[in-house]
Amino acid sequence: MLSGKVGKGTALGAVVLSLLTVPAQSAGAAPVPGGTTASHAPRTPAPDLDQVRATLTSALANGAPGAMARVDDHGTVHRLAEGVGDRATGRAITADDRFRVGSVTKSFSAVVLLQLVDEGELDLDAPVNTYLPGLLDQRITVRHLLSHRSGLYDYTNDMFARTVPGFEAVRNRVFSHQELVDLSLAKPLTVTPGSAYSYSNTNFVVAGMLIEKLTGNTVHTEYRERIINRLGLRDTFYVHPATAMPARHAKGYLRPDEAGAPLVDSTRQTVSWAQSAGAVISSTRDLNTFFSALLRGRLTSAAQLEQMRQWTPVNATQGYGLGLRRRDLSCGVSVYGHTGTVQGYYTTSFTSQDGRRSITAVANTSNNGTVLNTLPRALEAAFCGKPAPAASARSSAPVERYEDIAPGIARD
Ligand code: REY
Repeated sequence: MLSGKVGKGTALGAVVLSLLTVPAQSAGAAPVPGGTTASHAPRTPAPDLDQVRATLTSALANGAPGAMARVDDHGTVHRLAEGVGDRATGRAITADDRFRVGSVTKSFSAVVLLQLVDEGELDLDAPVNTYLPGLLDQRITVRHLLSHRSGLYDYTNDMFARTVPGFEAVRNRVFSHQELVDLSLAKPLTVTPGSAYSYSNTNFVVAGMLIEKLTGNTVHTEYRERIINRLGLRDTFYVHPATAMPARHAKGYLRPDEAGAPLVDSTRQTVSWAQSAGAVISSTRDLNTFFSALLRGRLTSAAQLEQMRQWTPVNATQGYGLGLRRRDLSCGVSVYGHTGTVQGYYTTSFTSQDGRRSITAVANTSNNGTVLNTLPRALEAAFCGKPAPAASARSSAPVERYEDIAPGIARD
């Protein structure tokens, strides 16, 4: 069986903790006055849009009905789309279609909490029980939640052990936060709190509980007031527990575990099993705007952005901050954002350190490991540009920064 989960697995659970701050690296180099493409810093390779498109067609070849991407590069927009957004009508997917972002929601929840830190309402290093008395193991701090170091068991492992029956069992269910936390607390901690990265949706369900406890409002209200309205995100919604998607959306198609079984239209669901860990609906434009604004310091103080960028190692080329992923690309550039999986949708959304170049790539299928592993190739294409020519052909060519940082690493 293919696992469609992002960032999970025993190998990741054993990563030894050491917090690192990665040196400043950027696809966009110095801030660009006026923000036009003409002002590109000289060492920034142009996005390889042919290769971004090849990533989308590869997703289709491996079973996705449709795939889309949007690159925002210093004010220039590139929209790419392949395949269909609705298999019943044959409607072509577009890069403006809304979709379920899955765990990209975690970045929204982290931003709300870091704003509350800025407002003096929350201490990252306080035990969660300070705010939610008696809820968790006393050792678990807010920072542990947001960096996936609490050790709280991920209840979705059991919920979706059988993909389609698991999904159908929760498609229309409405869970309270406490019910989801109780599913987790029925199992022992996976790691000692604070000791290692161990990805778990439970962490961001508790983040939602914190948001609601500290503000007295629903996470919906807080996303809207603090992020959606502030950035003018016209395609971003939190409709839990409603099941319908707002107009102009791509339908999502879940792949069953059984080989050859037809895709399941999974568009309509409450996503109550994820809520503040995964229930946001958005678009490529809005996610690019969101991560760009975040990295440019428009959503939190510089001090809290710095906290978000304290990295727990995930593997050799990835770190997890506070609700934020870092990926180190083959050309030596690091990019910042999040990935998301929800039934019928895979999302990859990242921006450069200066927030001037962003890409969101989406496929409208899930439980398909090949498609999942294909999408990150769009990051290489968007931020590293065209692969270096063969050594013999470039002997007289000037050496580009992206070639000499990692000359031996193949870019597939
Ligand atoms: C849950 C399983 C994915 C999805 C998940 N998503 O935890 C959160 C995230 C919000 O981290 C499902 N896979 C699929 C299975 C595997 O059911 N048996 O691929 O749609 O993004």
